[in-house]
Amino acid sequence: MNVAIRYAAGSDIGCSRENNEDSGYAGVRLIAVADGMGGYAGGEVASSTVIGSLRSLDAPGAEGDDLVAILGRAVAEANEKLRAVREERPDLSRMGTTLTAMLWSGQSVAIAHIGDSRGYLLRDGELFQITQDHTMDQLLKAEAEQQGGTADPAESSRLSHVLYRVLDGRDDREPDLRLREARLGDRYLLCSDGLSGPVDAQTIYEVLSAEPDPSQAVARLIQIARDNGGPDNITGVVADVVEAPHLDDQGGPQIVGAAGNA
Ligand SMILES: [Mn+2]
Repeated sequence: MNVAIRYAAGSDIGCSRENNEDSGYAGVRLIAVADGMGGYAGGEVASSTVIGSLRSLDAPGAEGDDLVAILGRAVAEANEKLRAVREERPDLSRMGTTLTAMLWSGQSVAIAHIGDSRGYLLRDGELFQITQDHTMDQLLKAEAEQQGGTADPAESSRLSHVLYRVLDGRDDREPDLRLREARLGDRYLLCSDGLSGPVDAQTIYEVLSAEPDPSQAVARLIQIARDNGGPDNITGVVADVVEAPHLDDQGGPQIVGAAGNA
């Protein structure tokens, strides 16, 4: 069957930040969210550099090849670009970014993930989180579970925003990489923690289930994040797996946040 994705991206500065360091991308073959960090202009530069670098994947030609390898190489190249920027701009030495990206070829989709942005899948009326946060509290939890115990809740809460892996132009910044099989009717959401923090999973589930139009779903989720305080930049990308012949022209890729302003 010939499938395609119907996509929408949105990004909002939120209610208390002075700039938007998130970047998002949605196109026919690629969707991605990057949440930049690092003070001054660092976060904007980091997230938009990575999204700008990955964009070249949103072009014909990946079909039939090893999607995971293609996406993995593209993430490594994006990390090299960050290295080059850092060498030129010592004032941005603390910059880094999360990245959650999906590369599509028919019903095959590769996913790359580093940091604490998230991927969700709505399938058959159920919401699944398809990425694991690279935060210290998740490491503690995994360690405690291995030893048959549970992590200290106070310690976990203190470490829930501390990332142990991001893209920052240094060595060994390996993303989690895997291949998934997309199904007709699947709906994917990629988002920054400014969305998944203030909007709980139940609400994400309800909005994704109730709102058929991807751009309306993104707008609604961003509005709820703002209504719940919007302490951080808020970015979301929704992609629906549909039958290709039923898809209108979507008017080209959507680039939002810092990468959209660049
Ligand atoms: Mn954030």
